[in-house]
Amino acid sequence: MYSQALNNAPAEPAADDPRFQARIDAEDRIEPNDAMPEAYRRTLIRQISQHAHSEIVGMLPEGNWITRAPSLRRKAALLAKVQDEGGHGLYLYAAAETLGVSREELVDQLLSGRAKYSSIFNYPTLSWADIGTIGWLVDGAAIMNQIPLCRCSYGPYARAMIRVCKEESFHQRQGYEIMLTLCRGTEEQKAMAQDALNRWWWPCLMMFGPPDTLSPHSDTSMRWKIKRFTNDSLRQKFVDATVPQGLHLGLTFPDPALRLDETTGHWAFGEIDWDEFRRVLSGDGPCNRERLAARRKAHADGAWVREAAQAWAAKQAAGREAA
Ligand code: FAQ
Repeated sequence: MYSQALNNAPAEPAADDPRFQARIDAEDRIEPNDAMPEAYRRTLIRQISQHAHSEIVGMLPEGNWITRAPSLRRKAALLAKVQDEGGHGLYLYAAAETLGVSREELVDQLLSGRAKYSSIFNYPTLSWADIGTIGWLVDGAAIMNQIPLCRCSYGPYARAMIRVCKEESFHQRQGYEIMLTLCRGTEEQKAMAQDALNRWWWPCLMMFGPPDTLSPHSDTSMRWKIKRFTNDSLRQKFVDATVPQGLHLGLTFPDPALRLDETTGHWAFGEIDWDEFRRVLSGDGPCNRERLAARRKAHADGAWVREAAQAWAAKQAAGREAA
């Protein structure tokens, strides 16, 4: 719908147009009707739509626990969180649409397996502690990556990120509070929390993307101020912020190489298994097939809602024309 509101776009600058780069360097916001290089537009559509898909697919691992939450309070909070993630997906699809691509096309890319979504959502949620861990670590990693996106050079994406980040911070706290409760509970509960941390830690580090040396898009996205920090620098910030939180819980991290480097003040960590990352991206993670099957079913089950909404909109438009 937003794409229809675009005016006739002005002549498109080349990818290396110095005037476009000067606007970026001056921290000017690029808006939907502004001239922009085709590669800038394509990069944004790719990143924003993958981000939107991640939010929508990201509802599934936690949605799995709504009926099994241990109390009414936990159920209400989890239900609200999962709904928030759905809302984030919708803001992001709307932001992508301002770049002239339709929502149908983007959803089709996801359902046909052509579009990526975050690797993290291809892992299973085996216990209630996984819900605490997702809030603490997955939302924690998402915030670390997304706070800088509030300053992204493309206006609609940056503005969507402001509200998303506020909600993600709340999610992170509810997750940490679940972990605190478990870690102050029985030995069995603490063991459940430790097991969840053991399984989620390394996949969370992979959320930040490939190492800088193997990231094909980082240089250009940094130059265009779509990304403000590289994958490795955000990963390091996340580790530095998160390790003290885990130690406060009385948990240990599944990484024998983890140690505080007194000279740099950073937590050094071990080698990430990039083969596992590549396997998950290629569709062969623990839950890839299940996640796509769930999204395809949800889309098919919702067909009547889309048809009814379109019929209603057509009726309204016909009424307006007749008046
Ligand atoms: N998983 O050159 P780069 C959330 C792909 S939201 C899958 O480094 P870029 C909220 C990448 O797309 C989580 N694919 O690429 C929540 C590219 O593929 P392509 C999602 C990945 O774009 C919480 C290729 O590898 N957040 O968690 C991953 O410069 C709880 C080369 O990589 C965002 O999307 C990965 N982990 O940097 C929801 C944030 N990493 O297109 C529910 C916005 C990389 O060439 C519950 N996105 N790839 O085929 C970004 O900041 C960036 O796109 C990066 C990747 C940092 C993810």
